Amino acid sequence: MSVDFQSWVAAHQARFEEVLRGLLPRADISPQRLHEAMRYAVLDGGKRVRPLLAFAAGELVGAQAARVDVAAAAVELIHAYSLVHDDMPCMDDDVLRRGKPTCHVQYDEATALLVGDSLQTLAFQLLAEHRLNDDAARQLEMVRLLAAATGSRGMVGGQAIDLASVGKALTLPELEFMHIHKTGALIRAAVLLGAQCGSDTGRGSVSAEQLAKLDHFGKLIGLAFQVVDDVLDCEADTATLGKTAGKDADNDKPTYVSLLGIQGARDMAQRLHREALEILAGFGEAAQRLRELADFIVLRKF
Ligand code: GRG
Repeated sequence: MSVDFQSWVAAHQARFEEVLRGLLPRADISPQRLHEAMRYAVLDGGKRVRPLLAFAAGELVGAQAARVDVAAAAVELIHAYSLVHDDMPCMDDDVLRRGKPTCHVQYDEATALLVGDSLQTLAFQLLAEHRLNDDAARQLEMVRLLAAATGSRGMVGGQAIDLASVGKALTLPELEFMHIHKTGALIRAAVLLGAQCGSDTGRGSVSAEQLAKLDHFGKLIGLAFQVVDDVLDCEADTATLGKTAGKDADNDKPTYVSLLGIQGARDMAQRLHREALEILAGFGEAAQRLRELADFIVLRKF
């Protein structure tokens, strides 16, 4: 009998923490301060939602767990880099992240900039160094996928639109475009990378049709994640979130709550959740963890 969802999450989070510890440069290797700050930004914090999505997608197709670990680590390093840079004074200027002082507060701005830079390059180094799929062409496509999801047509592009939209009234399609890129692209990539950590034939193989469905699932759940994030920014407190609550309204940022109201945003998250679950219908029991993660993303309180 399979373990319950909470135990599955806890076991993967604990194991993945050790994976990250092993993949990050040791703090006693030069340059020590940079390496210490990289470890500070990545370890001991965060829900690890993106890695969990990669593990669940990997389990769905029967991918090799050790390969999924590497892909999930690459995604989490990109995510950690984005948080470090987003918190800097030139962007969101925040002092609290994952319940501790932000990287530039704990160290300094120049170090935080370099932490983000080196986490990003480490992510791609891992994808190039480790075997992720039996087929080299497929592995190259996975590297391309993460780069595209991260760059100016993905997360960074979404962040640029976000910075430019402060004080502006965006339409719903404009807001959706921003968030599909800023938050959604990496979540989508996590699902797709996890599902491709196998071989092109036999065990761990994934068909183009399955991949298209998982891509659609990732897109919907990535957007749902952001809608819920907007609601939590209004409703939850700083201690629960581990980051400063109420920042969006303080910064005069357009959000799903400012456009739709709290109930409207909640309804939208429910609709995206329902649609995401419908896409998984054809996968049967194999998609149980993805379903449970979709539930968690929409029902979470932090
Ligand atoms: C600076 C290049 C660059 C990009 C920044 C993702 C992002 C783009 C900024 C983060 C700011 C933010 C609060 C975005 C809203 C959604 C989001 C990504 C929240 C944080 O993700 P969680 O809740 O964080 O998964 P943990 O700490 O649990 O990993």
